[in-house]
Amino acid sequence: MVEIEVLQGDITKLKVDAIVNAANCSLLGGGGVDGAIHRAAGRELLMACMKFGGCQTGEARITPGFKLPAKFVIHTPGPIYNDGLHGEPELLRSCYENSMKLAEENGCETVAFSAISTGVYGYPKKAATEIAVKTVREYPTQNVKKVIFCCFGEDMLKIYQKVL
Ligand code: AR6
Repeated sequence: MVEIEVLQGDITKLKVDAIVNAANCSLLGGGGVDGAIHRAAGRELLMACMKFGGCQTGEARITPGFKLPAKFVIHTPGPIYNDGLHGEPELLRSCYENSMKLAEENGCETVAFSAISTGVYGYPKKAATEIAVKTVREYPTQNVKKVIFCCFGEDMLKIYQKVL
């Protein structure tokens, strides 16, 4: 089973093989963690993302990290939370699965996830955390040795610690 760690901080500072960005379907940047990642990685990241022509909710794409300490950025648009009855849990699960798949395929050993959909997209934090932890725990890994859940705020950190 993959080693799991939780920490509080800015994901753009992490020197890991891949960080996972809570993107939107355009993959062209935005606010929140997406904005922070694009600012820190530089304009080349935007250029690389433009080539994909967008990405559906629950899918994922990988780019180099450019100016980031991380080797790769995995971009995944999470679901916008409505009432939980519009496929949100399944889509959020897909985000984690497809991100793990890309990390595996690209030989990543360390992967740091942001808390996908829990900001602007309004996914209830505890429910999102349970999906994140369960999906990563259940994912069959070969290359990935360690997953870090990177929490921006203390409230999120506490939720992760409780769920873990
Ligand atoms: N490092 C780690 N986590 C962060 C950072 C950071 N530097 N900054 C924010 N977070 P959000 P979403 C946390 O809103 O809900 C964007 O505009 C934040 O506290 O970034 O998936 C995209 O372009 C929260 O827990 O992503 C999309 O349009 C988590 O990251 C939309 O927001 C996710 O919050 C996606 O919304």
